[in-house]
Amino acid sequence: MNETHYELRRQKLLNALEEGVVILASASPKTRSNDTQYPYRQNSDFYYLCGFGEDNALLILVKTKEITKSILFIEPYNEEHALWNGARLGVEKAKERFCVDEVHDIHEYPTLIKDILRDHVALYIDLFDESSWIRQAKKSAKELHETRGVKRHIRAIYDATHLIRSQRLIKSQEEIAQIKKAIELTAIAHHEAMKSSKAGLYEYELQAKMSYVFLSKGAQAESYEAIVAGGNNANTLHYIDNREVLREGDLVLIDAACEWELYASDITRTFPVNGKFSEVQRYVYEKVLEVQLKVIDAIKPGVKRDWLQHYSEELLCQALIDLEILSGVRSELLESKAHKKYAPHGIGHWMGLDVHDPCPYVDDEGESLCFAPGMVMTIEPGIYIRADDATVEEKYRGIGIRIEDDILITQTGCENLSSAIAKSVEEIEAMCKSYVL
Ligand SMILES: [Mn+2]
Repeated sequence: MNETHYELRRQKLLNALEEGVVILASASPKTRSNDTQYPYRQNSDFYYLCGFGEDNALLILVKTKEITKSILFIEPYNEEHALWNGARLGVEKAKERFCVDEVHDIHEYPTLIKDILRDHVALYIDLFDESSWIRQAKKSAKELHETRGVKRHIRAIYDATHLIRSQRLIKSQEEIAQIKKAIELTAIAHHEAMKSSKAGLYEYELQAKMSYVFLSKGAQAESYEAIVAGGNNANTLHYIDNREVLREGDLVLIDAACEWELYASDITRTFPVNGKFSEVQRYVYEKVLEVQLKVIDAIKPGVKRDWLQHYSEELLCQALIDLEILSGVRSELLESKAHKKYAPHGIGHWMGLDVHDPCPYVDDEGESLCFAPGMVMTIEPGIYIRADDATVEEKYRGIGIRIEDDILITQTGCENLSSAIAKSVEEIEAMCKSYVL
């Protein structure tokens, strides 16, 4: 992403404020075990506004009636750190690279923050950030408050994340390009899994095939823990054990995808372990697919997200009636939420820098947001019938199906960004068949 993009985003955020100081911290490294750590993942809001990837960094934006200013605080270059963990960019290089007004050594923050806050009345932070940086800012604000002769001091602390995440809702062309790149690799990985699948393999073997694609194609991370769920395991929504053997005659549900430059993809496909749908599996699969296609078809600017959720529930409920899994009057079944037993989760979520992008779903009045060009949402209907559900015909038991694509809202409707991934029964069976020994 070009430097000017970050500059424009910061400007847009500052335009939304009358005046004040915004402080955002980088993500903290997380310990995995003793002195080893999880791979570092930058905080999405922080990254969105400056594109800086290191930890121990702060971005501060300042707005007065006269000026706006952006300041980065970062770790200086350190030989010891360079030896053990890799070279940090350092203050001088960061000044050249980033279009911010000032770059400082993070160790100067405790002394400089008081001057930065002086004469300001509003502070914008992530209200749930309990880092020492934010504590320091509050401490300095308090000291200013108690200093004689200081007339203006911080009178209110606001949530900065809501403003940033409202901005993140609409993706730029450059962001969409990153998402498309992530989906491109995810498509290869899903096809690889379809081609490799056979009875007797373990779930983790398909996962490994996909991880190999992600790593070997240069993806920095997977967007989330992969779900590779054979047979009845698909009925555990967040099944990530992936330790069981794939059985002849079962379906396998794979919800796995990679990130590109921190932008997520999120894709689910369900296909037969042996490459051929049974009659019953095909029947249920095509019901779920029909729901998914109808929901995608209904997406266009102006449509409310709540309405889409309700519409998808109507369709899923009808599918369950058609399958004779539910019986009764549809409106009554919907009213009593009977369909939720077999279709418990929502139709989809925003996707972007976070796989579940924390952008708002409602406006300031609490009304559901309308779709607008540039939004990206997953559409992922599913029907899940547990193996031990004696209330359902035996032939259906143990079947769990979800189909998930990533949808971009456009000026006139929407674009399925993951339409290249095999999805119809015919496409999937053809892909599975292309297995080479
Ligand atoms: Mn999803």
